[in-house]
Amino acid sequence: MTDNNDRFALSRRGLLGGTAKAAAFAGLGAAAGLGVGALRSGTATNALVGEAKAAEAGAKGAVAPGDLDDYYGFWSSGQSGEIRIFGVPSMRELIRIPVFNYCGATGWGVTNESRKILTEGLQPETRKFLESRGGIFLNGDAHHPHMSFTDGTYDGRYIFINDKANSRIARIRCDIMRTDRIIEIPNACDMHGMRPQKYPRTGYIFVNQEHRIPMPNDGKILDDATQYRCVFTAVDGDEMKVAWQVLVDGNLDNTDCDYQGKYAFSTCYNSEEATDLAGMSEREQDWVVIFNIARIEEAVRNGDYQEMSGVPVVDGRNGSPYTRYVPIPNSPHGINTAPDGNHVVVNGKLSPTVSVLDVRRFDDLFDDKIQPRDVVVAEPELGLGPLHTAFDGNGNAYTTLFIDSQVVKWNIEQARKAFDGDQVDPILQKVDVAYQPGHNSTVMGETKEAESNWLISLNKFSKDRFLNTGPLKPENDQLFDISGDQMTLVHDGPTFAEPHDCIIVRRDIVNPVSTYSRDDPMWEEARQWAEKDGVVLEDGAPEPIRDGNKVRVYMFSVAPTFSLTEFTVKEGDEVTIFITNIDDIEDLTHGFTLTGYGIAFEIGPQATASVTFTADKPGVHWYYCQYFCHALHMEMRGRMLVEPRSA
Ligand code: CUK
Ligand code: CUA
Repeated sequence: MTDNNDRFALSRRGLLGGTAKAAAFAGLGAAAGLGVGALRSGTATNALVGEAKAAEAGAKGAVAPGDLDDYYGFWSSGQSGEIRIFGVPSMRELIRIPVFNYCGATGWGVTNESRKILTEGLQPETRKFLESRGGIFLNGDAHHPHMSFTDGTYDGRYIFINDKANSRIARIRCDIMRTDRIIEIPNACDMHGMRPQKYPRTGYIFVNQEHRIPMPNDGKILDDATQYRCVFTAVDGDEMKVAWQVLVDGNLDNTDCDYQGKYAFSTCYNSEEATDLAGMSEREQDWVVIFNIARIEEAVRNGDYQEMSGVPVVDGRNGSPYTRYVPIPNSPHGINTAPDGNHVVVNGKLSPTVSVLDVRRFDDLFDDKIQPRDVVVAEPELGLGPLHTAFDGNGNAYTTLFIDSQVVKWNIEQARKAFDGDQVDPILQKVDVAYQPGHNSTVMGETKEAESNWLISLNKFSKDRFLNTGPLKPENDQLFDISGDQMTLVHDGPTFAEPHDCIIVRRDIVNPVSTYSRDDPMWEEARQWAEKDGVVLEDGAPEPIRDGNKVRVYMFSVAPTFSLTEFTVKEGDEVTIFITNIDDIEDLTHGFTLTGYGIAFEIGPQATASVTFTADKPGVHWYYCQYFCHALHMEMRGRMLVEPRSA
């Protein structure tokens, strides 16, 4: 504790010294609640400006009741562990997709189908760890949602997202908007930055380990930080299996890749490889690490790797042929490839600059014809705390300034000219946001089909923008109209803890179904059990099927009834209930809630869902449908009779 206080005091003294780095540092401290007074006074006037602009903008961005939005927004939810779908520009939250979290509304984490997805991709030691803890993690920290790509743009197949808390990657099927695979990344921890390969297709999912740990992390090495390791991972997005890993220096933060299919690149801070705050921010420069995909694949083919947990780990530390380390000031955070396919913007975080790299110089860099810093073609100074950058379709970039509570619009070509010595100012406009923005996002802005109409700024603090909700306030997502010369605020949208990032996708790309297909692989195990028991899932079975102390109950649902309104089991039986919703009408979801047993889940139209539990409470237990489905919905119920074990 004393240690931490000393460290903070250090940075305070640094602030008095007046360096940009120290100022940035103190600002970050303030955001963490260590200097709220300064934060408040710094942003009070910003709020007023924002409100005036909103009033000016009038109804722009409004979508009338019954009208549909032009775009789907896929929002991460940070520590809530799910994905949320928004309509853009209305900013209406449409639905939530459970991913890493437990969800009482859908039964994610309760049904056999979801538990299979939540457990099958875990490492064996993690599965063992969870045995006495209910078998699954109940939380996740989901930061970066990205859609799968084909030929440089979204293809509507999948959304991928990371879990920083429990080191996982998930894949969501866009046809049914449900997670279908989750894997835990071995040899690493705390997966943070994540991006799908853009070209020729996804392909790989690139993902960064953030915190350094011993490898293997089995307790043999504890406090000797010189032996901690960090890896960059490429996951095969079709198989959802780790393809290869690359050992790096420093610790990785965010990642992106090119439009040519040749390079991925990650911001890398803590080049000091320290374990404390003062140590981690000591140097004035950290890095962007560039990964040469073809060379790494070749190394794997030629056996130039060490195998760990069944994964080839290539040594890509500074000086290796597989990577290049480009010095970047200071503790860079976000990294974003522009839709022009040539420029990569690296956001300085503790430096007021962003560094622009030109991917057309990377071949020469790997052939040692140029020096690492020669790939930097612009480095405009934008303001304090640049975290992330989004792009429109006109060559402009929009960078969030966390400490200044602003979004700055600037032009990439102008920044290059200024870097070459021309007297031009690349900054086109700064607009105040409320408050402290992290990621921002434009429509299709991370694809080659970027549009120039909407910008969303995901702000970490809402403070006074909404009715007071007690000590925990919502975050604030602000929507800007960027179709004209000036960015104009049109909407504040409160969100619950805590969207880090979002993507905005043209609606013609996203075409989910309204009813499940009966041959969906999601309930393959149910299908196999039914076959073994000689039952057709859609027909159910008139009686529970007993198999020792295991009992399988098959029923179907059709509004407003379950095919079984009563069944009997014995105390101590292991009961599996399979329910098939044979209604095939759009929006006709049924539910199954078993009272007193902590069991509730949805069954979508034409879906099968199942649950397994031990009937260890004798007595009468009602089950009922909890999705309001019919005028006689309240009557849609039945009784499970549990006979007590004979004394
Ligand atoms: S990170 Cu949260 S604001 Cu996880 Cu992309 Cu930058
Ligand atoms: Cu079925 Cu309510």
